[in-house]
Amino acid sequence: MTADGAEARRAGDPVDPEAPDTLTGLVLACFHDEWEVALDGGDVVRTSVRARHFAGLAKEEKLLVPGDHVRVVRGADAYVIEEGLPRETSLSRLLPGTRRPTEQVIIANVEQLVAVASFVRPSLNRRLLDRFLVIAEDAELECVVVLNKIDLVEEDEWRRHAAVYEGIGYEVVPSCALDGRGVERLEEIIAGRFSVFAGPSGSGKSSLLNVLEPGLGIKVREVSEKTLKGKHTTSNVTVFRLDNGSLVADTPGFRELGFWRIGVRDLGFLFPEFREHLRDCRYGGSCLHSPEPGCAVKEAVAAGSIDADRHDSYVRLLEEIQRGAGRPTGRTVERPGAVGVPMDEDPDARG
Ligand SMILES: Nc1nc2c(ncn2[C@@H]2O[C@H](COP(=O)(O)OP(=O)(O)OP(=O)(O)O)[C@@H](O)[C@H]2O)c(=O)[nH]1
Ligand SMILES: [Mg+2]
Ligand SMILES: [Zn+2]
Repeated sequence: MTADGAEARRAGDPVDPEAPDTLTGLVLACFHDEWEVALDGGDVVRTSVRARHFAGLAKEEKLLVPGDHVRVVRGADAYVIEEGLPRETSLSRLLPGTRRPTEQVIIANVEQLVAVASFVRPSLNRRLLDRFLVIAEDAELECVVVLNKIDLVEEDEWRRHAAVYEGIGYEVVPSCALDGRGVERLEEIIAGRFSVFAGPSGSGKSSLLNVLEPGLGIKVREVSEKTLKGKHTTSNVTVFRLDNGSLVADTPGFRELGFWRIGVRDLGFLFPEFREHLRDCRYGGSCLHSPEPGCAVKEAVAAGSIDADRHDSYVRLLEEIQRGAGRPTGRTVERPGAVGVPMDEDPDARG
């Protein structure tokens, strides 16, 4: 198996006899027991991992993910990863389907989340968009909102949603992968940086990347006529280095995106428009800005300076964290827990 579009970009395999013995590189994609690594010299090689790398490490520490920097040695006839280097950032979710809550790092070292949403096919899911933004805020990433498929919706409609996120301070890029609207701005936003494209299956993440760099040739597929949802065409997180030097990661439309170690008291801070009100709240640090009357956040919602739908997302995410109480400890509270919600069965999904 090869990463989507990786075929054309792989070079230098088998081993280049001129290469120095120890190199550093960037993990582009991970397969069952192979890692695709872009060596700093530019070649892209398939590697294995030295068994010694695993010795004495906790299970989570053993995992190398796309975006990880690694030290690679050139063996007699293969490249081997000696060790993973420390991460600057990690975008994580709760690993689905395990009994013991476990972190899954989706991608390492990205600077920016490009959250891609569409209006129809699949329909706009503001709850899910807000969930992505919260996770990225928690990872201290820059966030950009891409509202794709504007060709399929009235202008009033997309402008209404764009205004909400612009009001918060996020840049919003209305786009259409078919006619190229928004792509020029997107290219500026990702220039010279490492960004991850994330959002529901079928929203157009891979399509937009293909327009940004036609040579990528990432596989895309029409959404299902029956369900109007995406078909989970992209199945692996893959990093691409664009001709202009930007790094971008394409991701699958994750079916579940549970919080990893986000506690009830963290959540308000991860909604940037809440922050200025948090100090004014008469309940101080004990307020959860949900049922309490006289809460400064709720007053801002009533006054229209915080979008009611965003507050609704907050309340639902808060309840989700609370339902997970008794699960493992988070950062700032005793038992915040973390639970996953199947994305395709998200009861909050707007039809
Ligand atoms: N009308 C319209 N269709 C689009 C647009 N962008 C993408 N599409 C179509 O939407 C479908 C899904 O696009 P993909 O790029 O595969 O979506 P994805 O987000 O990568 O989906 P996964 O890989 O499954 O997560 C394809 O049929 C695209 O041609 C757009 O701006 N307008
Ligand atoms: Mg895709
Ligand atoms: Zn409050």
